[in-house]
Amino acid sequence: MSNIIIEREGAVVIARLNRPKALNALNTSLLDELLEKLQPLDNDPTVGCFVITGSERAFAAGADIKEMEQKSYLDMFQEDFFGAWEAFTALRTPKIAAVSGYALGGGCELSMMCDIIYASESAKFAQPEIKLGVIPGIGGTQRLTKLIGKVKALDLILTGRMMNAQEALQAGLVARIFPKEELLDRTIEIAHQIASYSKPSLIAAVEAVDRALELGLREGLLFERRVFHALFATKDQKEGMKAFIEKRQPAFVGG
Ligand code: DAK
Repeated sequence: MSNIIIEREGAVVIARLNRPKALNALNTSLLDELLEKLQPLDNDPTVGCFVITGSERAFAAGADIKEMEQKSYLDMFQEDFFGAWEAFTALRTPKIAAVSGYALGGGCELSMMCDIIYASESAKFAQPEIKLGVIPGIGGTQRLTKLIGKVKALDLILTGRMMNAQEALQAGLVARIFPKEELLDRTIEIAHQIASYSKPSLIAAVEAVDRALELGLREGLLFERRVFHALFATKDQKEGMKAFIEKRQPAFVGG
């Protein structure tokens, strides 16, 4: 059985995690399959947005504890266990996480590797690794802290408690909440809107916003300005501005 089910709706690609018996726990073969399926689509100019989702019960209940349990330090180090998640974050097509149910440990971290998180009312986020004698390892101590601040991040990481969708919305982790039966449709609708824009400008927008978390203000502003300048090399900039002046919808070509 496939760990990842891919569906395509025009310019939107939906990747559904599919290990229902293990609540979509993330193991190496799931990660390999996710990358194998999304990487070729990332370079496809006709693909404008990825939606990553799970089931109603679980987005993902974390890294697969059964796969990790017996590993030694040397195994982890030599395999660079889970280092390949870097390749997921490096996908340049905008990624939206549509989260219902459990997003725990690596599942919460996977949602934060996406560019936007939408949640259903049933979503539950946690970094429960402390209960297993470890700490978050694929971004929980870093991305969560940058997104919701040190005090709240440590409240979650040191207790391992679950945070519901409303709290996640207030904390700034989640962008919007939808009823659970509408979550995927509403997310896909937004993904279509995003995918209708110029892909170079989408990539540039994500890269520039990501810099805000990494650079000082001066360097970030300079990066933003230079990328803004660079977009004047695209046909889409000419088309977007011309279409505005001519009071019509732009027809972007992705270049
Ligand atoms: N791994 C493996 N199996 C899991 C799992 C997980 N994370 N979560 C659930 N399952 C499996 C259960 O073992 C059970 O399998 P069977 O017993 O039926 O074979 C099945 O899914 C259904 O789970 P439950 O029977 O427990 O269902 P409940 O409704 O009672 O409870 C639950 C649902 C989500 C509250 C509970 O399953 C739970 O607490 N799950 C574990 C949550 C957790 O601790 N997640 C964090 C995992 S640690 C690394 C970077 C990062 C990481 C690792 C390495 N490196 C860079 C090296 C990340 C670490 C983590 O994410």
